Amino acid sequence: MQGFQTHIGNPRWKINYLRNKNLLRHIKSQFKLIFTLTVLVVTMLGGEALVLGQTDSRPNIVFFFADDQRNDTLGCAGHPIVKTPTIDGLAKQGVMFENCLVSHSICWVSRTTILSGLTARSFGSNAVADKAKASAVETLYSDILRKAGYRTGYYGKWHAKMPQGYRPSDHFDEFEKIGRNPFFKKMPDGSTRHETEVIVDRGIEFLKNRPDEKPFALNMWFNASHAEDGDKRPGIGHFPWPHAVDGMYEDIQVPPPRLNDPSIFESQPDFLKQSINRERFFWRWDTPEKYQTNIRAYYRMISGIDHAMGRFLKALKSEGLDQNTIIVYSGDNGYYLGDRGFAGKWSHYEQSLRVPLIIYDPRLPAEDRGRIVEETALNLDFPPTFLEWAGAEIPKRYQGRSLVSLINGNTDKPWRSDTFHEHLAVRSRQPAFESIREGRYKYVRYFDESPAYEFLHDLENDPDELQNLAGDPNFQDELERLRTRCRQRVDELGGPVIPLEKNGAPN
Ligand SMILES: [Ca+2]
Repeated sequence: MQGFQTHIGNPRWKINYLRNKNLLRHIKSQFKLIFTLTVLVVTMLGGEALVLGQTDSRPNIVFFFADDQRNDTLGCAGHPIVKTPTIDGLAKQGVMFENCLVSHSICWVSRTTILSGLTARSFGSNAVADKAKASAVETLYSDILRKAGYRTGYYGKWHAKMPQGYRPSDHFDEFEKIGRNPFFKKMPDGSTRHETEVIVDRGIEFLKNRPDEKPFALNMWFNASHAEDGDKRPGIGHFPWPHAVDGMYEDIQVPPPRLNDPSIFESQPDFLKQSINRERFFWRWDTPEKYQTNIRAYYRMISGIDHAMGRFLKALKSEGLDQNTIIVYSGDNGYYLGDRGFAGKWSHYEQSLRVPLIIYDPRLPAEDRGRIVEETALNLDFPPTFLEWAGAEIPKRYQGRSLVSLINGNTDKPWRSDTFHEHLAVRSRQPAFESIREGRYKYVRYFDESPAYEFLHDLENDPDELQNLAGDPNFQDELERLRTRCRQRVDELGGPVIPLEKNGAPN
């Protein structure tokens, strides 16, 4: 009524003004209500998110990844000289896989395989099999972890051959490529610091700057113990080690490689005798003096990683994170330390394919610690393992299997009975091969040779692979069976790669 009376005694402009004023007041009050409700809801949700974060019991994942380190150059693997007390401690309190192999033994392919969950044949194209197609690397395992609520970090060697314009930093919350050449980085105070130390420094900063509410997945991918290819000076030139391990092994005479008999090299087909494995033998191992100086330096690089890892684990503990952080240690490919007259990786023999794999999960009960796992693991298995730990869905395209059941000691499910291996990079210096490896037999087909050159090794009776049974009439049934199996795996993983002489593509 009051409003009506007001209307009577006031001119129209004033009535309109008052109407508008009332409307404005009404809008304001409605807005205030909406705003208050929004604040309330946001506060509630915020509070809920915080509670969720605090109670998120999913483990943190730390992945230490060495470069060019074969499986046996660790104290816990029985090496008589190399000292790796930190890694040995992780193996003692965790599990060590004694048969971990890579599907393709070269830096960039092994890395792309872990990032994408796919073999080279699957992530690459037929023309350039070692470079990823865009569709294969659109979503890396780190992207899936991120979507699942993990904070992700990456520091170190990248080297994955990605499509043009690819930005690795888009796939991690924190990313810094830290390469070699030089291994020693100049610090602001003018001193130098080895890349191994710098990578761990960044890892520790990542820990300290983490938001409390999220679990994290942190990658520290070292350049050690890769040689500095551009510097052939034996020792600190070719295998530069961090200052922290100066002087280690200096008084030790390292025994020559076990497979050192010249007849082993002589028994190789010409294309392996002339391969990059032989070329680089002369860079590193061809004289006793060079061998001693280089191998001591190489061992120091490994001990340098171990030392830096110790520093990280201490920081993890002081941040109160050691009881819920899984530590993984592995390498990107095997390595010839003069064995068979070879250097480097790239070929089908065990020295080339075998890598360390140690996993420490603090949640494991005491009775499950210190185990050695015999089942064959692959680098392809790493991304599904990380995703299972995080409770994230494992993409159907992934070609490996999660190792979690093996780590936890649940071996009731049947494991794989064979693994597929291949080499499709640097083909002008190392002919391509494809291979099936079982518990007993390894079949290899170097298909860039014309005709294709085959190997058949009996790993049970000839673990050093000194005999080639491919031409032995007593093994023709096995040969035929494994040829069929290899073809089947080739077809499943993306089909045959055209032999080099036919596609004519230099690589
Ligand atoms: Ca490597």
